[in-house]
Amino acid sequence: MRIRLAMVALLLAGPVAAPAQMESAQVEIRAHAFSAPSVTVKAGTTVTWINHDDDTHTVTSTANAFRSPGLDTDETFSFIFTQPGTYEYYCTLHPLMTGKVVVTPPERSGT
Ligand SMILES: [Cu+2]
Repeated sequence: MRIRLAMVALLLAGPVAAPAQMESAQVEIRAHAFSAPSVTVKAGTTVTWINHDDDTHTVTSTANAFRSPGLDTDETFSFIFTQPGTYEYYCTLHPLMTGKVVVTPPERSGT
């Protein structure tokens, strides 16, 4: 819970000069699987995972880019992807649950 509050605080205190458009994406966790095993987003996108299972799951980066606490039913975890790249992740409690987020460079404004 404390981590989630910190994330909210970060969002509220985000850079004032950031582009007006805030992108977001959601990945659902259901039946021991990530609903979208691979999502592609632009840099600056907030990705939120929500656990619909009765079991606890985690969203854990294989490269330590992010690490959720154990998510109970209906709990969420969000991470803002600011750097382009490919981020693979898994559930530490069920290592066969894997997914990845592909972050593409932000579009230039004025195009
Ligand atoms: Cu799990």
